[in-house]
Amino acid sequence: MAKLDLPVVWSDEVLRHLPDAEIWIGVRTPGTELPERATVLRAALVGAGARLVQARPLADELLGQAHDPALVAHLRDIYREWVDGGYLEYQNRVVPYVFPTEAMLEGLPLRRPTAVHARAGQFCYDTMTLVGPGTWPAAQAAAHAAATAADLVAAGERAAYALCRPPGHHATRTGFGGSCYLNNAAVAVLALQRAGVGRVAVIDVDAHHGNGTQSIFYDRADVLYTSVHVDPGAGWFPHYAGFADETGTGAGEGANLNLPIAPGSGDQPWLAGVRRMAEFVAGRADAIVLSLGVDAAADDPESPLQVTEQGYHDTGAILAELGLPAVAVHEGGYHLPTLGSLTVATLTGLTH
Ligand code: SP5
Ligand code: ZN
Repeated sequence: MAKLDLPVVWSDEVLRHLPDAEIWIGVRTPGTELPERATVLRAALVGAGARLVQARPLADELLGQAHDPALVAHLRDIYREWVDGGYLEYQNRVVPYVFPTEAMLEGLPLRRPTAVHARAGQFCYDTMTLVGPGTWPAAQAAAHAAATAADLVAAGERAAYALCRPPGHHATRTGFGGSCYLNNAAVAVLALQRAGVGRVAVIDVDAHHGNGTQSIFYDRADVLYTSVHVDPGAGWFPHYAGFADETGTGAGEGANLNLPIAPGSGDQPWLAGVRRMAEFVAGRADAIVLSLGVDAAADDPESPLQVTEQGYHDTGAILAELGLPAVAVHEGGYHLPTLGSLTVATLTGLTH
């Protein structure tokens, strides 16, 4: 196969997040978003000929644009507060138990709870996205990688890939969940725009809907968001977002396109969705950010889609026809034996 001529932005820090567990319907199950994902990806990409570039700390000011600064401070501080509060006796990770939902507050102001165990849920919207000692440095490094890849593209690379871990597309302006803490794709968008790129389209090919990215840009006309994903209405995460009638709001009306597909779907419905996303973006963007999850693949344990390696290659090739500079940001994909080849296939399609 032809050499993959592409910068891969990497930081050793991404390995420091060890999820340990996911609490699913009250059951402590092993975490699936493991550091081995990153080492497997790195080995596959280097094996395919890509060059490694170190992530630079370019994202910190952008984090405050993508997110409520209080969320960023929470992610930075909460594990230390958990330790200092003596909670390690109960749980080796920060695990929330009460969530200040709209249903609880019903218009009351959101206060910062006194108890650390209550604070644990202030910005977190599920029980599967635990915070440990290395979570903040890894999440920060992933955001730095996304910004570095965006800067490489703004400086003239046709494409760059950020090997982000933990992933980001489920992180909203004020909330984290779905194994995501900071929204790396949003950081890439903002970094491109800081470098002078006007209109950016986020194309999300993770198996799940990127509710965080959608919501961060929902009212913006200059940032398109489009996603093909397993239908949340058929019972799949993120359950509350990702429906076809979510089309944007205010100035952003018409700048959001969701393409939910049925569980069990393979290459044909998937690639039809990818073509529709490309048509949606054509003529309306100056660069793309590809939220690249490979968990729609048949072997993946986290989704019921049945996309093949050829399907992922064709996904990249269809998007390449847009002729736009592309920043690829890694999202999901949990089947370690195939994660690398699926990602190489997509990026090969995108760059040849
Ligand atoms: C970035 C990304 O792909 N996030 C996906 C998160 C989906 N998590 C939903 C979990 C649903 C329950 N799965 C059971 C596995 C137990 N370990
Ligand atoms: Zn996913």
